[in-house]
Amino acid sequence: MRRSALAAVAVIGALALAGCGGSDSAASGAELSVDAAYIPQPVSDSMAAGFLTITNEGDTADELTSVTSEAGEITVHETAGGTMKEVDRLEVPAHGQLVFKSGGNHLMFEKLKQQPKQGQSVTVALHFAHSAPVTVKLPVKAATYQPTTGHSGHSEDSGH
Ligand SMILES: [Cu+2]
Repeated sequence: MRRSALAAVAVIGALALAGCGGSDSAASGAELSVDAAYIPQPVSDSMAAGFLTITNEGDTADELTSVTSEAGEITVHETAGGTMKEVDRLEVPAHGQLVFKSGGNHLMFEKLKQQPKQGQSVTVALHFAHSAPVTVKLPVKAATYQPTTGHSGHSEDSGH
């Protein structure tokens, strides 16, 4: 008796969590910033992958719903079990990060009007379910470039 009542409460709780998005009363609860954005110089002249990190310092989760650019068409891909697939949206958790990195989530550029070359940059607009769009410049790096993670100015002056 008691046990089944508890189970029912747990199910209701789970449903309430899954049905988020109705919490617009706390408007602009997400505080988004973007860093570590780059494009490894692509081999192809019409396709490329892009990477970046979206940080949410707010109390409310948001969702990346689309990415647009004048440079070409962009879809959002995630990699699961070695295969990539297109996704409609990706969550940016409250007090968390949505990370795009080599071997994981990535922006897929297709039908590029011209091949991105090292030293250039490609501007994209990130669109979210709740927050205003964020414009990001992705510098084109060497094909083998690996970003350094963590905060800048962290380990520079350790000789003191
Ligand atoms: Cu892909």
